[in-house]
Amino acid sequence: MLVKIPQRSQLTESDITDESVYHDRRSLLKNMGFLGAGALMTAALSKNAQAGFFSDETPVFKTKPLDYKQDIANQDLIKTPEQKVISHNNFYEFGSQKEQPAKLAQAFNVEPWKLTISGECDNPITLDYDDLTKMFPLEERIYRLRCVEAWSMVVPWIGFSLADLIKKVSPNSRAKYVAFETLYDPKQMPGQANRRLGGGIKYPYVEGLRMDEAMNPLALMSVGLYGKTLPPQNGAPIRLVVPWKYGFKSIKSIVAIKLLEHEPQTTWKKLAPREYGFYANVNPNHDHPRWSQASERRITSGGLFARNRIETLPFNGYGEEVAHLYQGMNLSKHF
Ligand SMILES: Nc1nc2c(c(=O)[nH]1)N[C@H]1C(S)=C(S)[C@@H](COP(=O)(O)O)O[C@H]1N2
Ligand SMILES: [Mo]
Repeated sequence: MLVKIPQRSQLTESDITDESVYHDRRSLLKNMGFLGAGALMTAALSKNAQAGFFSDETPVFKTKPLDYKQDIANQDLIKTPEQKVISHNNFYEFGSQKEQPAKLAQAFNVEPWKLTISGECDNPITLDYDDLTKMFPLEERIYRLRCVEAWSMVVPWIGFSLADLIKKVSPNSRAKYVAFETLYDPKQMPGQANRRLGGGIKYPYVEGLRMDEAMNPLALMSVGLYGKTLPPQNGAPIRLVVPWKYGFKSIKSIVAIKLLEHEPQTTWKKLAPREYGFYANVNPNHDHPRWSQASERRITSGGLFARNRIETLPFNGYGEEVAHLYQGMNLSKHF
């Protein structure tokens, strides 16, 4: 039997409409035939009031407080509220709908965890769960996160530079690229066990960076957000954050990092190479084949019908730090 699988290469309109309109439409479809604006408002408000959406039987993942140095320089960025950061997610291993990971990942087991860093280097290492938060001093990084679907957030991540981790393994002269791999565990990740739930992706999810991109000080290995360890829906226990690239580069729940001589395969490029490239730098001048990238919907604490549509910035506003990496490259060809 041929099953029609929804995937981002066939994005539904809901993925790029205003979040509140989308949720309202969903509850509308689910619960009732027709609702006036007043009743809609009440339904949405009472839904938000149920702390975290979980029913009594759902296990709730426990995060732990972290010690870290504050990001003084970026305190004036208006942060996306924590409740939105942890309930509006893309993590297809736990379902391809935005609200699914927060629900389906709560029983996720992060201990024991092993992260191996190997490949073209002199000192391959394996880190276990405790190493992730103890190997390096932790710092807060308040970054903009711009999804290729044209929504964005501002998130106070906590972590350490990817560069520091790479230096630990002493890369050799053949190390030109860095490949990343997410945990493969269909028993824990329902989207890996069910093609429809997992959006048609072939798992494990894989990503990659060029070595000079990986060594840029902005590239962060994140182990937490909003002062605590990461919740599973945001990529516990450790994920990458590359703020000048579309969100899909920021791979979650990483178990392997490999230094390579050649450009590695990456999940979204494999799935739809016309639509998603290896570089995936945020670029308002290069539209996605099916929608504009010139603007984005910033997810804020704004009211129920807030639009918060803002202009998208080249390199997501981090051009000063990273534009030099792409000198002489045609960014429309290497999108
Ligand atoms: N393993 C894995 N990593 C992933 C994804 C995913 O589906 N699987 N989604 C990516 C996408 S498309 C985005 S926008 C960000 C979202 O991160 P957030 O949910 O913490 O905001 O995670 C990225 N990392
Ligand atoms: Mo994304």
